[in-house]
Amino acid sequence: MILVGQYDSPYVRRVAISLRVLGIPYQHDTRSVFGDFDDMRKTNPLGRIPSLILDNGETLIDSAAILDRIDEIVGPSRALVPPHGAERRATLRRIALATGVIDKAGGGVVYERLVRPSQYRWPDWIERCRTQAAGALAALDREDWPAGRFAQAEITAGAMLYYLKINAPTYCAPARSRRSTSCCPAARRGPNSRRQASPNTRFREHRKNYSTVAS
Ligand SMILES: N[C@@H](CCC(=O)N[C@@H](CS)C(=O)NCC(=O)O)C(=O)O
Repeated sequence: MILVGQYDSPYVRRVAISLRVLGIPYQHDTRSVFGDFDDMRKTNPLGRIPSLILDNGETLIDSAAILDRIDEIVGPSRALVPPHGAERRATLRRIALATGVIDKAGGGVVYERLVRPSQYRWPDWIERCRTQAAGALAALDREDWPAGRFAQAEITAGAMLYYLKINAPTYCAPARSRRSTSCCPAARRGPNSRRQASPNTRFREHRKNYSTVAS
């Protein structure tokens, strides 16, 4: 199979990491979604990444649809999203929050800065997107992140955090006031912190696992 799209896209990244975690080999097509736009539209009429071209020639588009098919291929015992019940709902909620952050911080804020000419920018809209991204980050921080688990919610949250670190680091910067929180308060705690392991700490642990697999 061929994964289309560069790894600086968090959506491509979450697919790539999922394939690696599951031990599924793939080739990488590194055409650029902006630089090779016309060519890219031959693979995906939307001109977006990722796409996954299967060995039988079928092309899947959209990371959620791609990951759904990958889970189907490996079967329920290895699938990265639990098949049913509360665990599935919790996983889908975390994925929705993490992809929502990508869309709001990425499309809403980063694309506004990189793609739209400055005279056409709409500050109120950018501020709204920032508020939405920050709200979702805070919600993710409150989630429970069981130690040692590395499935789709963790992979997607990791891809989102990596994207923020590179493109919108202010979301992860130390908080300006004592009371306000950054996206990952636990990451600011020293290694000898005596505070009890919290969901935030587990989130940090998860980020460590993620870095190992993603590098
Ligand atoms: N819902 C899509 C979102 C994909 C997406 O936003 N891809 C970005 C790169 S990170 C893209 O192709 N942007 C170019 C564009 O939308 O014109 C997915 O999950 O695959």
